[in-house]
Amino acid sequence: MKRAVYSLVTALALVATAPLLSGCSGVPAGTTGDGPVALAEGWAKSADAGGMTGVFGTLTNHGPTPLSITGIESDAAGVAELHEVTADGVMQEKARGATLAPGEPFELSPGRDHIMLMDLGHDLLPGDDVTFALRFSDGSTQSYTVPVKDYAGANESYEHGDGHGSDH
Ligand SMILES: [Cu+2]
Repeated sequence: MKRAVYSLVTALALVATAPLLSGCSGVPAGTTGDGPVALAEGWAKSADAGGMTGVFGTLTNHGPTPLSITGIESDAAGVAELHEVTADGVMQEKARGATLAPGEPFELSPGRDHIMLMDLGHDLLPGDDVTFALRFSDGSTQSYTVPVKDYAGANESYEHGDGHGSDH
């Protein structure tokens, strides 16, 4: 299931590990990152080295044109993907990606869409920061640093969904 799609996007994620170019645009007030897409109240769930975790918050595109997320990368993770949780509780790579319409909040939250950091290179402990970058459809890349928090809410599992994941 989804294997072909997964492999393609994994390949894209690997391609996306090229060195980052930092944006040159101004940073809107209250923005995490260095370009037009703000991440408000971003955080990552604490997790052990070798495991995986979710990154959450609210993305808002303050630019004039829609931007799609075309890749995610993080020095902390071997692989980073945009995930969704299906109606029956299965976590998987987000089938249609994400398009950020100007001014429209895009929520990343436990049990719903999230950024998944996999194959973590080290423990992410409460109080740590974790940095990742989003690559957008216009070719730009924006980096974000979010705090790591302990979180035991919702009942969703962040073990990788191979058809057995559930948030119920
Ligand atoms: Cu996930």
